[in-house]
Amino acid sequence: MLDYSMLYPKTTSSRRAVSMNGMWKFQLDEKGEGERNGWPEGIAGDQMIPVPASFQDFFTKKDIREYTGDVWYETDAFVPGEWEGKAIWIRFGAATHRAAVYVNGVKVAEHEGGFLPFVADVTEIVRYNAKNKVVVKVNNELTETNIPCGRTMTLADGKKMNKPYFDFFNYSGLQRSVHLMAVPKEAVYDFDLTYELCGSDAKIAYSIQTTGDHPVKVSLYDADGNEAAHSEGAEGTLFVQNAHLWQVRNAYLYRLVIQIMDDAQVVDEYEQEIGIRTVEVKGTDILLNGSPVYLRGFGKHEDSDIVGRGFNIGVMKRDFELMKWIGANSFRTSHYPYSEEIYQMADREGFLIIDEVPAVGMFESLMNFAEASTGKSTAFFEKETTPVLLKAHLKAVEEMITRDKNHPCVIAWSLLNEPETTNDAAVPYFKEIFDKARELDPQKRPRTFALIMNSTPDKCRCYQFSDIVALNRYYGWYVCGGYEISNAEMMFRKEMDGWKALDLNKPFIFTEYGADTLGSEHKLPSVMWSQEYQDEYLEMVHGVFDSYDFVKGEQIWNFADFQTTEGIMRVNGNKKGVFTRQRQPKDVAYLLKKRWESLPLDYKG
Ligand code: BDP
Repeated sequence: MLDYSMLYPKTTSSRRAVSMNGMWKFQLDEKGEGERNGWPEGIAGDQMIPVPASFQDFFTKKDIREYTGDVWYETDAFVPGEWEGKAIWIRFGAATHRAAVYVNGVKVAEHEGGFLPFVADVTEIVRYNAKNKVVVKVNNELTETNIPCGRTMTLADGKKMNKPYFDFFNYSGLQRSVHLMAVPKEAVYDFDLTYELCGSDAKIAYSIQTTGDHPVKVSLYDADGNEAAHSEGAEGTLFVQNAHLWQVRNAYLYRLVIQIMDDAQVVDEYEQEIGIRTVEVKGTDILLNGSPVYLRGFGKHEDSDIVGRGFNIGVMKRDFELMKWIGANSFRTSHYPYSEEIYQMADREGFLIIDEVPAVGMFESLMNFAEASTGKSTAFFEKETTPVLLKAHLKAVEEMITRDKNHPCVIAWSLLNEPETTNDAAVPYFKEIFDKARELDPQKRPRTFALIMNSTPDKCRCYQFSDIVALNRYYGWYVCGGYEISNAEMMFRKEMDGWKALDLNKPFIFTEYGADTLGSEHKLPSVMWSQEYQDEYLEMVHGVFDSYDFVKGEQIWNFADFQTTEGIMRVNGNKKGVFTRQRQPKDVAYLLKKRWESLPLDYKG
C-alpha cells in the first residue's frame, strides 16, 4: 500500500485544500550545486515562473528550453493558525521526472516518476500563522531505469542533453497543481468500489480505509441532491433502486459522501462524484453496462503552446468541445496518466478513457516510430538494469490505479506503449506488470498495451497478456506511403488476416494510425504531408477496419499536433494531429466527423 493518500485535494467540513498555484521563484542549477549553496533554505536569483507549467517554452534562450538537470522552485506557504492539530500536507499533482521537497530547510519528501501525485507530510515542520519556505528541486534527466525511458548525454561543450526513446518533447517541471492541505489526523485514506447491476437496481460494494478506528458512514446522493442509498461500516453495500447508469456520452453522476463519526461528531468527511457502470470484455466485445461499445477517438497528449505539458484548464475545455463536435467517445492518455481534472471532466462528459502508465520508450531507439517496422531488436528487457526498471514501472502502475480506480470514465489500463515484445525476456516482465494491475484494480478492468509495428502475429510473444489487443499501425505512412498506398493496404490486410487466423476471441482496437499533415499544405492530386493525403490515407485505413469484425475501436494518432525533439523526421513537432496545435480543424476532421457520427455505438456488436 502507498504510504500517502492519493485522494484528490478537497475542502469539506473537516478538510482544507488551498491552491499554491501562481508565480514561483525559479532557478536552473547547471552545476548541480544547489544543496551545497544552501538552496533548500531559499534559492538564488529573482526569476519567477508560473506553476503549473512546463518551464521550457517561456524563455528565449535555447539553453533553457533544452536544459537537462536540476531546476529549483520556491514559494512561501502561509499555514493558518486554526489548522493546528490537523495533519498538514503539501500535495503535488506531479513533478517531472523526480523531485525533492524542502520546507523551512528540512527535506520532507522525495518522489520518482513525473506524472503522478505525491504528498509531503509537513505537520512536524510547519510554523503556524506564519509563512513557511517551500523549496522543490526537480530533475528532468531520462534514464533506462525509470519511465519514460531514454538517456542523458553530455555534449562537447559540457552541457547535458536528454535523448528520449519516445516521440514527445521532454517537457518538465511542476506541470500540475500544488495544494496546501489540512486533514484530520484520523482520516479517510482510500476507498474501493465495485458495481453490480440487478435489473433496474444497482449494488455498489464498497471498502474504505481510514487511519483510525471510529465508525464509518457512507451516503449516496443523486444529481438532485436526494439521498439514494446509505450504509454504515468501513465495508458494505449500497443498494440503489432505479439506478441511473453512467452511459457513454450520457453520464449520470452520484455524489458519494464518506464520513468518519465519533457519536454525532464528524471526524472526517470526503466526497467524490461517481458513476454506476460495469465494464467487461466478453468474446470480441467491449461491454459497458452489458452493451457493446465501439470506441472512436484519439491518442492525445497534454501539450499546448507556451505552457507545454502544463495543465491548462482552457485547453482542456476546448479539447472536450472538439471531441464532442467530432463525435468521439473515448481517448487514451498516451503516454502517461494525465492531470486529474481531465478525468473529472471525462466523468462528467461521459468519455471513455484508456489510462496509460508512462511506460514508453521500452525499445531502444531515438526514432522508434521509424524503426518500428524494420524488425530491429534491442534486447530491451535483458539488461542488467531491467529489475530496477521493473520496480519503477510497478510503482507507477500502483500509483496510477490507486489514483484513478474510482473514475467511471476509466474503462481500461494501458500498461506499456510500443515495448519490444519479440524476445523471450519480455514475457516474465509483462507477466509481473499485468498481474499487478489485476491484483490492484478492485473492478478488474481490462488490461492492454499498445503493440508496435514489429509486434506482428507471428513475432509478438506478449499479446496473450492483453484483454483487449491494441495495435499501433502506420501502413501508408512509415510503410509504403504515398502512391504505394495500395501495397500498404495489401500488407495491412495480410497482417490482419494473420491476427484473424489466431482466433484469439478478444476485441482488437487501433490505438494509433495516422499521417503527418501540415495544416498549411494543400495539393491536388495529393502528396504526403498534404491535407488531401491525410484524407486518402484515412479512407484506406477505414476500409481495413470495417473488414474485420473483431476490430472494436479506432483511436487516431493524434488529436492535435504536438511538440517533439527536433530532427529530420519532425517539422517543429509531430504533425499527425486531426487538429492543429492551436486546436483548429484540418480537413480530415470533417471526414472523421462524418464517419464517427454515422457509426452506431454498438457497431459490430
Ligand atoms: C508511435 C508512438 C507515438 C509516436 C507515433 C508517431 O507510440 O508516440 O508519436 O508513433 O510516429 O511510435 O507519430
